[in-house]
Amino acid sequence: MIVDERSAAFYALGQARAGGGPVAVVATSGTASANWHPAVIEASMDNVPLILVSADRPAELLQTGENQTIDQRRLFGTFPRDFIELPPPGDVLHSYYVSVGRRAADKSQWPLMGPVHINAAFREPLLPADAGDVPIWPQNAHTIIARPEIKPSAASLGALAARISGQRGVIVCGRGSYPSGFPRTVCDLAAQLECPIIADPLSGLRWGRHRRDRILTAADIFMRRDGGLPQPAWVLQFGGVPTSRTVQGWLGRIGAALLPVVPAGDWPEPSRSARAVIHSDPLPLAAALLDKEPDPAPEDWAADWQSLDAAGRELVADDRYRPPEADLVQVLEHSLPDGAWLFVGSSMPIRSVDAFSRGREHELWAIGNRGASGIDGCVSTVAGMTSCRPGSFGLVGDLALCHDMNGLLPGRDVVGTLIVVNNGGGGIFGLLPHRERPEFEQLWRTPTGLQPEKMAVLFDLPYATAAPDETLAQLLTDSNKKPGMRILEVRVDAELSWERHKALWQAAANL
Ligand SMILES: Cc1ncc(C[n+]2csc(CCOP(=O)(O)OP(=O)(O)O)c2C)c(N)n1
Repeated sequence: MIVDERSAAFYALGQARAGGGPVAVVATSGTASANWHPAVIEASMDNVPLILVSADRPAELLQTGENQTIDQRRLFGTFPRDFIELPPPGDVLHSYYVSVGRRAADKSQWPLMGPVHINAAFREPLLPADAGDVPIWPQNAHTIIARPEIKPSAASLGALAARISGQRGVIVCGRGSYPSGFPRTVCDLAAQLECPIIADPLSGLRWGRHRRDRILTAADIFMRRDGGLPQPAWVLQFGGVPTSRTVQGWLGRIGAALLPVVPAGDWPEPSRSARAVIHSDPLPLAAALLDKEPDPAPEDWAADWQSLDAAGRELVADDRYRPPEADLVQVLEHSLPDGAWLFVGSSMPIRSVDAFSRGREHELWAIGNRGASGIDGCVSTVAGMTSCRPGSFGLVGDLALCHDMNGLLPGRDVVGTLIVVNNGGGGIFGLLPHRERPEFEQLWRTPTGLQPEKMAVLFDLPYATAAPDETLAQLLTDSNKKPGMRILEVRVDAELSWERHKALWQAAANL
């Protein structure tokens, strides 16, 4: 039971992200279910299976001025994968309920995962029926989903292998819920092709026991160089659009060499430069290309990229160019336990993890709400994720915390840690030209002045604050022992952050 329906839907989203299967949410009629809308959009944009069951009034009460009665048909527009209307109990056969349940489970997972809306009408007295009147859910009611693998035909696979074999190429892995074998296979493919992999923090490639020697983590930095970059003959892009705007800008300049791999849905390619997409699931494509044993790129190709990446990393290691967020990300990367789950919020948190995390052998499962990149449901998503994966962590900005403070309510029942980066409002805008505008503080940075410590008191949650150093490392190591999402506030000086980012980007331009 979560009283704020907006929070409940994001909680379910967090559960579905962490658990992998569809999660059902139920709410009463009227504006209650309208509060699900932002989570429904996120689930739709990022293919997360949710089943949203809204209670409604029967047809005879619609458009009559009846209390708490609105038009709920297709309430979420084009975002759900399916919309199902359920007449009041008694008006339809019991077997219809069962078939609707199966259909909803199926449609939330195939052909493209996402939300399904069931609008269920009820007549008064709106009380549970007697046990005898309730349809018995059959034991074998669950849907067995045989999801076919999408892979290219032998002919198109042969043509693709011939196109990339022996050529200078780059693999880009954007965010995605890839199957478990993907990181190892794509890294083996990169080794075979002797090409670099630009790995988004939400790709799952940066952390884990697969070979990571081809993975570049400083692309957001070195790609800012004025001197240009080595020109690839092909770029295979798996998953969603990369977080880094710098990487996105580079992809936009690649032109016809860009080959996005997408099983179904939208083209993940805002630059509009790709001429076609490869319709395939990522793992079978990577495995099939590996099987073809394509020739490696000419000598020095991979080494050139590795040196650029090393140069980017060295800049960040230099105190003159090191933003405070880099210290924070490094502490997290070194302190979170093996196999930890980490939700990363928009906008500075995900950008900082992208720019400053370097990877590690221990597993770290990073997720984020990057389908629509809202800051509205981050805390609830963390609570939901943590209910599935006890001992999880969230990393969010202070505005994201304020926006979704109600997420702290279900946070009382989970064992997890919420790291709040408090830079006094929307820190991201302080790194943009907007900072020069006279209305910057009021309309862009929008500081709230709210104190996370007082929120912790209100919601009866444990709280601590630390600088991004050994104290924070110790707090993280000691975290997640007792129920109640612990708030760890890390204060970041927004002006220092801006000065260091500016110096870093200038130094990167001169690389
Ligand atoms: C619901 C919603 N409202 C507004 C925005 C626009 N927006 C993007 S980033 C951002 C600032 C986020 O501030 P904070 O959570 O403190 O993180 P920071 O970037 O400062 O680290 C805003 C308002 C959004 N993404 N989602």
